[in-house]
Amino acid sequence: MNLVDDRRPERRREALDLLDRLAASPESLRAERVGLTGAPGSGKSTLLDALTRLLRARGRTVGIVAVDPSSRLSGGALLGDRIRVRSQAGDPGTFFRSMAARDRLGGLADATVAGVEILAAAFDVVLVETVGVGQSESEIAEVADTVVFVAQPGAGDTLQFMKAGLLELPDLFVVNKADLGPVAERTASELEAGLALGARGAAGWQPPVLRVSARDGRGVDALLESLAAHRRHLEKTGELERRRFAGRLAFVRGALLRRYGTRGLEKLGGEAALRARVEAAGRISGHRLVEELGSGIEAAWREGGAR
Ligand SMILES: Nc1nc2c(ncn2[C@@H]2O[C@H](COP(=O)(O)OP(=O)(O)OP(=O)(O)O)[C@@H](O)[C@H]2O)c(=O)[nH]1
Ligand SMILES: [Mg+2]
Repeated sequence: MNLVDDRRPERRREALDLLDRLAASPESLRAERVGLTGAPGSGKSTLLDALTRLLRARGRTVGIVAVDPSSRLSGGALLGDRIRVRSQAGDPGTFFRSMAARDRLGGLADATVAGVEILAAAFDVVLVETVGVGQSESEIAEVADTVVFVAQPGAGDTLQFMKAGLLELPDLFVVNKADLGPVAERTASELEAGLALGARGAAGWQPPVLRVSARDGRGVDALLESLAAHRRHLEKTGELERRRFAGRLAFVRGALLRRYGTRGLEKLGGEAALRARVEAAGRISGHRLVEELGSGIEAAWREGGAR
C-alpha cells in the first residue's frame, strides 16, 4: 500500500510490477468489492465499522479504503463529528487505509484504485468509502462490484433524488439513522417511490431500500444478506465479469483522458479502438495498460511532429 502511494519513479516501477503480479493472480478476482457512497455525514464510516464487525464475527477478513476529500478542502475534516473507522484495531483480519482523493469532488486517485487491487488480493471483502458528491458516484463503480448508497434522513425528496441521477447507479439503498424515526421512514418511502418510477432492475435486479441504524446495529445483518444476494446475482448472470471489464475500461479511459485529453484518445484510434485494446490486453494491471497506451500516444505524437 505504501508502494502505490509513492511517486518516485523507481518505486512506481516496482508498484507496476506488483500490480501486474496481482492482476495475474486468482486471489484478486475472488474478493467481493463493495463501495459505500453518500452525502457527508450520512454515516458511511459508522456503517463500515458495523459491517466490518459483523463480517469478522462470521470469519471473513475485511480490507477498507476510505477516500478522504477533506485534505484538499480545508486541510481538516469535512465535518467536526465525522467518525474514524476503528473497530479493527489490532485485528490482523482487517486493514484500514485512508487515501487522498484526486480532487475536491472526491474522485478516485490512481493510487486508490491500486489500493483496492492490493486489498482484494489479501482480504475476503474490500469496502471502499467515498463521499458522494457529483462525479465520484459513478467513479466508485470503477472499483466496486456492488454500489451502496447511504442516504441521510431528510436529505431530499423523490424529485431531487431523480434529478441528481442518484437512483440510477446504486445496487442497494440504505437509509441510515433509522433510529431517528419518521424522518428516516419518509426518506425511505421517497426512495422507494422514486425507484418504482424509474424502470430500474437491470438484468433482473431490483435495488432494495434498507432501513438501518449503524449506531444501534439495527438492519446491518439484513444489509449483509442483501450484499450476499447481489453477489449471487452478479455471479449467476455474468454481470460480475461485465462490470469488472467496464470498470477497467473506465479507469484506463479516465487516466488517459486526464493525461492526454481527447486528442490523445483520438491518436489511439478513438473509443472503439481503446475498447479493443483493453479487451486484448490479457491479465496485466490497468495501471500498466495506461502506461503502455500512453507510450503509444506519445510515440504517435513524436512521429506526427507538430506537438
Ligand atoms: N442517530 C444516528 N447517528 C448516526 C448513525 N450513524 C452515524 N451517525 C452519526 O452521524 C455522524 C456522521 O457519521 P460518519 O460515520 O462520520 O458519516 P460519514 O458519512 O462517514 O461522513 P463523512 O466521511 O464526513 O462523509 C456522526 O456523528 C455519527 O455518530 C445512526 O445510525 N444514527
Ligand atoms: Mg466517513
